[in-house]
Amino acid sequence: MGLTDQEWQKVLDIWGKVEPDLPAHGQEVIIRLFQNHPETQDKFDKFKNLKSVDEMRNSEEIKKHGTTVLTALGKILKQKGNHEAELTPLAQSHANKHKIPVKYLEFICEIIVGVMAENQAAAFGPDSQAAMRKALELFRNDMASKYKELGFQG
Ligand code: ZNH
Repeated sequence: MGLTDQEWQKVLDIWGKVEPDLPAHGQEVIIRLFQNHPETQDKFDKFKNLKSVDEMRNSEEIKKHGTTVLTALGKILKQKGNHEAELTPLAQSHANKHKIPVKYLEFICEIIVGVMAENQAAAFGPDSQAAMRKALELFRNDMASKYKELGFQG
């Protein structure tokens, strides 16, 4: 379940390439999440009204939210698994307030890998992709355990 030092290195190397362009990546992730899994959009009071992809692309709020999500994820990845302090508040808000099932976390993680693969084709080879998937799986598993502790079925 854990990652080796080398795997974490790959995760942080590729994240370093994503970081300068976080808002563009974040925007794309959120739009694709809503496009591929429309039920996820209903979880957002503030985005429910956005109908077309064009409206989504023009929404500064979507870009802002995408940046918030990827910034938080980056902070978590940089803990290399020792992310208890970062994960606890996130699990609390996503279980108790936003009510986001683990399945939706799976959706977004897969989309994050997909968007990174498109935008960072040269740097994000099979080994990096495998390491990134492993890191995201660890994130999701730990979120799922926290959900359980909080009594959220997720
Ligand atoms: Zn989330 C919010 C992160 C996923 C939904 N988020 C949020 C925030 C953050 C995040 C940081 C802010 C703060 C709080 O807590 O509240 N997310 C995140 C991450 C992830 C996520 C990192 C993964 C990766 N989310 C998600 C999903 C969903 C969500 C998948 C659905 C589907 N979120 C959400 C909501 C909110 C949030 C609804 C609220 C928004 C507003 O502002 O209103």
